[in-house]
Amino acid sequence: MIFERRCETMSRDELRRLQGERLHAMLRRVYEAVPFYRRKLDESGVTPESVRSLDDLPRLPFTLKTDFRDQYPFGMFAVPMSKVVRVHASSGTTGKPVVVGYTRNDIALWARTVARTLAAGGGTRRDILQIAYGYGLFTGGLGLHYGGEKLGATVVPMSGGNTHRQVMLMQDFGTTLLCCTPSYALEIAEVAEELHVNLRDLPLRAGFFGAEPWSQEMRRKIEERMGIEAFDIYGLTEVIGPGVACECRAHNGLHVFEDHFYPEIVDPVSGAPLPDGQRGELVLTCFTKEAGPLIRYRTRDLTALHREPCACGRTLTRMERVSGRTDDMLIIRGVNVFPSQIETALLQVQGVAPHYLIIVDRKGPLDEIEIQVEVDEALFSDQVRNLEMLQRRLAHEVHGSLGLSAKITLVEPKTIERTPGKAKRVIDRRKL
Ligand code: DLL
Repeated sequence: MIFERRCETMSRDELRRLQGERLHAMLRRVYEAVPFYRRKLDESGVTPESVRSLDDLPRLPFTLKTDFRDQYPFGMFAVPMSKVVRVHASSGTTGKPVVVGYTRNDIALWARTVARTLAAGGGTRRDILQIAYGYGLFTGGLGLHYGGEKLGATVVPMSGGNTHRQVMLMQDFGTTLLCCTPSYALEIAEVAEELHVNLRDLPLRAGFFGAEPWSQEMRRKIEERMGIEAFDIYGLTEVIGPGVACECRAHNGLHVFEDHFYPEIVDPVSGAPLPDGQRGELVLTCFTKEAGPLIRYRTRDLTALHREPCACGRTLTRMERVSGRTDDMLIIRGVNVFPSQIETALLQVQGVAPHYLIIVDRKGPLDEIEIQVEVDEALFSDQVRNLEMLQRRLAHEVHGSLGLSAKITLVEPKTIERTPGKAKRVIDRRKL
């Protein structure tokens, strides 16, 4: 189903006109209301009056994560606090969090873009939607919550964690749609198996997974174990939260809701715009949020854009699955690797569970990489000889696809830490 048919299937020409108008209106607004943006625009010699269409976008300055930090907490807001009805923040492993504000209209917009997301995966008001993203300052829980209600589904605001209870409610309530991080979906699947609950026998039919990178192989594992169709959903706090882009049933990339959030791809080093189809850093401009419009925000997420029509009828640009972030990239003995590439290599091999931890260290002048991989329950009790073979196959796979010699350590099932939120995949001891 297409939740907002008019917006999601508009002709490209009409859409471009609308985007140009919205860009102009947004610039006028922020120039008046946000001293930070006025300064940036003045410095780059751009007046809001001179920006009339999308063609002018590359002339505008970028906004960076550090700008949010410098304006902490409320300096990026474009409305008085009396109009802000909600704030969210990203956890941020170091320093101050990124804080964003929402007016009442922004919350309504957010609910609509998340409802679009759920509808794109076949969600309707007859669904029972279990939300196992965390509630709180994180945008996952409340974002899916309002979107689910907007769609008219029955929302079960379970939040993350308490996995036994998640499984019990899925059984008792007849949950049909699940929302959580892909790594937590696997944890739920494992716990269900321990409890001898076959998720494939339950009404559960689809899952909306995002907030962290995940590979195609991981998708297959989740779909198989849960007996569902898995949808990749993308978003970030700075822009609005979830509800920025989502897969439809064609599973041919993620449609970006570009009537509100306009995507560009730039070279991560030079910042120069890249053509469609080429991978680079995603930059998003947010036209319509009242409290938090954004000009050319450097997301650090790596993807590529495609604008050909999609079988689902949506005309919205599609972005490829996010393979990683510019700041996630590991350089190991000169080889550039993303954790998601390691995941893809590991999951080619039968007998491993999709739980792994990458540990990078430097002994003397050389980088060393160890990959701890959990072995499937069935294999772990197997003969040592088989385990050694598995270890060699994994090392071979990683070397074959990434050109990297890694030490593979097989670990017992369920020894790598599980979290209900975003999985931690890398420990880089070189920075310590
Ligand atoms: O993770 C918002 C969200 C919640 C998205 C629930 C989807 C579902 P942040 O905590 O600000 O917001 O983290 C945003 O997470 O820049 C990406 O690096 C990563 N990310 C989000 N979705 C995906 C995805 C939420 N589908 C950061 N695939 C983003 C890969 C993703 N990475």
